[in-house]
Amino acid sequence: MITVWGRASSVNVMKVLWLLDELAIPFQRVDAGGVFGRTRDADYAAMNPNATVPTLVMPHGYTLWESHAILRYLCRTQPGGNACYPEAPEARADAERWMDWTLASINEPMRVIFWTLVRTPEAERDMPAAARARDAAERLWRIADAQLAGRDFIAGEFGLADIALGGFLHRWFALPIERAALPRLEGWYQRLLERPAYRAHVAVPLS
Ligand SMILES: N[C@@H](CCC(=O)N[C@@H](CS)C(=O)NCC(=O)O)C(=O)O
Repeated sequence: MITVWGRASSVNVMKVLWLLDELAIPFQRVDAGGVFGRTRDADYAAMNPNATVPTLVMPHGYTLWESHAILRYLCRTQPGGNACYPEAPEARADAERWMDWTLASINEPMRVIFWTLVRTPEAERDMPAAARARDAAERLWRIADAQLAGRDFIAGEFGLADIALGGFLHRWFALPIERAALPRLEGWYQRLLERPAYRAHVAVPLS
């Protein structure tokens, strides 16, 4: 059976669990990272020298880290995966651009807001840094909101770009912060919430 190493509260682990569930692929998950530790043990380091989660282990022993590499690999190898990762060059590039944008642009400001407000004791919070990150994230979410004009999902059809961004989108709407009214972004979030696998693995209480 496919094994996913990583705590369920990790936004990067969530992406992998969501895709596997979306494709109805059986898997097991093993807690690692955060309070669970394990990622600095020698056996884990042999699979993933970054001491991060997720790490994917296939039944034939192949191991892979980097959440988006895992998403692409699963789509290429698992039944039904093409539906989430189209082969036509432009459609694929559209999906990949938003996947790269997730890691290169929205990841960092969302990480700062989330860690400040959810994982840092109140007395130790750097609220000015969180406010700057909120402003930066909102500027980026406006770009996503504009992209959603005339589209149900961020790259047109539902797929990996939505799965890459969906965890950050949930956090944006679930965090106790001010948010500009961005109706297309909200509509996209509501459409993702209609998907059982998103509700099961991603749109969960923040922790
Ligand atoms: N770019 C990597 C980032 C992996 C990463 O930083 N994961 C975080 C959790 S979201 C992590 O492992 N943090 C340390 C820990 O949980 O112990 C990916 O997309 O997989």
